[in-house]
Amino acid sequence: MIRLITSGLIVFGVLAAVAGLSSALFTTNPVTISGNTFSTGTAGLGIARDWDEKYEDSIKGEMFDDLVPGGDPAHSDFWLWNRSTAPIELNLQTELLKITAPDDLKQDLMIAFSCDVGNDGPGDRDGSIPAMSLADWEKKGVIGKLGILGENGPPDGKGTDEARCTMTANLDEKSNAQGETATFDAQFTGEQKL
Ligand SMILES: [Ca+2]
Ligand SMILES: [Ca+2]
Repeated sequence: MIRLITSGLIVFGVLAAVAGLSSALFTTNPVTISGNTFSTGTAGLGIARDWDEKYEDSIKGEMFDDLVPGGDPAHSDFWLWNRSTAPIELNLQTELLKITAPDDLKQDLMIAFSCDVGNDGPGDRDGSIPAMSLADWEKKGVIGKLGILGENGPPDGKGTDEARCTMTANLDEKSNAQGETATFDAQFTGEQKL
């Protein structure tokens, strides 16, 4: 039996503004997300921008305003922590919510995630989700394989209870999108590992 743990889930808003080569002017503000927390039990996830900051239910997103077709990807780092008081391990998964973008940008803006559990480099518990377009994220819903957090421990930036994660955004090299804006939230959940 799988027990879904959706407490302490997390949101992290991102704006990906796409710049043309010659001009870039964006007025959109970063999205702040809150109030999307569901609590179903004793377990939970915390999220923080860095491990020495306080883990929260949600953190403010970032805005990227310099993506160009085929250009350097943008990165956003954050940490996830198993703050469950029960001695359980969590399968990490994520879903992009509230996606807004013009159709062409939805097809062309690629989003990937990776998590290094323990902040110690590659290992059995680490996970990643390869780059997918916003359109595919929208279609697929919740996606797992982001890693496995060990039982709760102190939020000290060490141990399998914490993961250092990165979101990567890049614009397909064939994209014609210019001066468009995409927004979305990333919501992380932990599913009890049995
Ligand atoms: Ca690792
Ligand atoms: Ca720890």
